Amino acid sequence: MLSGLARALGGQGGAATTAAPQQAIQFADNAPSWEELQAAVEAKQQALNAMPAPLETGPSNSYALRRTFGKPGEPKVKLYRDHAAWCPYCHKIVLQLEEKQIPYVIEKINMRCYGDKPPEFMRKVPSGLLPVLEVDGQIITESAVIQQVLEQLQPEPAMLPPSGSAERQRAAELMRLERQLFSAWLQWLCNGWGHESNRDNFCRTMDAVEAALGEAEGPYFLEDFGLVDITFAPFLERIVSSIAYYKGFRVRGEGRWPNLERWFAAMEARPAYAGFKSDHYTHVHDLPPQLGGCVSVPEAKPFADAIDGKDGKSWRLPLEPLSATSLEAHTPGEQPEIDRLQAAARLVQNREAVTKFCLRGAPGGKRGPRPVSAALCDPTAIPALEHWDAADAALRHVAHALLEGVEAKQASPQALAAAGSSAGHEGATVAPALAYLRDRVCVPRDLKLPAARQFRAHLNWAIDTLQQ
Ligand SMILES: N[C@@H](CCC(=O)N[C@@H](CS)C(=O)NCC(=O)O)C(=O)O
Repeated sequence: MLSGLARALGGQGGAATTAAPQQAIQFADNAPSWEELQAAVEAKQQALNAMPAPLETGPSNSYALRRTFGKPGEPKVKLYRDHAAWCPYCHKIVLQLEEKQIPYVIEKINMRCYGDKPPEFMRKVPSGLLPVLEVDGQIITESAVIQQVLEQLQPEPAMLPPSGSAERQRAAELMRLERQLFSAWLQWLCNGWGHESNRDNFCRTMDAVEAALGEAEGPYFLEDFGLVDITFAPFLERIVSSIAYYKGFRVRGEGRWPNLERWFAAMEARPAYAGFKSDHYTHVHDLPPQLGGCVSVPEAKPFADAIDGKDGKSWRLPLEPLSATSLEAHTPGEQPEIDRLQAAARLVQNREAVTKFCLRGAPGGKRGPRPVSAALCDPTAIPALEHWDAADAALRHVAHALLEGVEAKQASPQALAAAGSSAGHEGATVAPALAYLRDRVCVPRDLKLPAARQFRAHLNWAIDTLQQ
């Protein structure tokens, strides 16, 4: 498996802040070994009945490269989707494949904003645009066309009402409304002019979406869940994140559009949507390189600080639980011990790649020879490998803290100690490397949101402890 927090966390660039420690602090290499940590992960998975589900047949997840849903035979469908799981059009197709349980294999391709595309892919798809579907050697592009092809390939469960029905006509109208919302959103998000009129136009379009949702009996756009919901989902998710961050305006959590709240709650209860749901931080930093920039207003600053973890609490322990009304609305709830375990398991599993990755942020780490425009990614950045042992020791402390909880860890003989406690590794080297990693954790590429929150907060705990 492509080691998630690694190739995935490909990054360098400007988004992130790096901590600047005041002095060189020594810390002791007294955390458990990776082998001990691996054994602790397995024991805890057993004890909490939280064994990882199989990627190929278990719940929807962004790590699998092949999904069979337990059906026999070789999948006929291949999906080329973007590596970082940022592309909203790929998101639509993944949701449809997962909802219909069509077996498929996945090839992850870079977006231009963070890397090159393989020549074989460019030969097949000269435009380079994602998503792309390959069925029996035939290449299909354009997400709306791919949606239709998938409906024909496997009609059940149907994601559209029958052709010629009034419901089908309604579906077509709703698809047009989705494009209208898309335009109103971008007009506000990406422009410095006309803030108020663009906001009013966006709100009017959202009112139309709210009214459309009110016409169906259930929570979805039509009586049954289907392609209309799938088509709205990637954009509504990105709207909620970006409009809070750049415009200081909350779409969710304030009761302004209750049908929309109900729709999100119903979507989040669906395993396919939940498996690919992103978070505010990822979206607000993945959109600008795709869109060519987003424009902030001053009143958005408190929202931006909370989303970037710069408000002194959103990325710090103890974490406030997420709910349907938090800024980062999250309806399934969290299970902190299991969330921490998931973050620890992934760190332990991908330890080599994560260590190498975070050393891009250590003194001596360099931008790649061909810098990219996506702040969260830079597959060509050069790590400062000379600090390997220090980063390895610090990451073992972080994994140990995730497994034990910081109170128990700090009460143990394997506490992470600060300030000249022993002649060990330099905290001054490691703190910026941990900060670099913290600022490039993407959801769902690397971890699901509850585990990502724990990971970011435990990295901050280690940074703070090293700098005390
Ligand atoms: N109309 C196309 C739009 C696809 C599209 O714009 N894809 C973007 C990613 S969101 C892309 O592949 N851009 C090239 C790149 O960034 O490498 C569709 O619906 O499939």
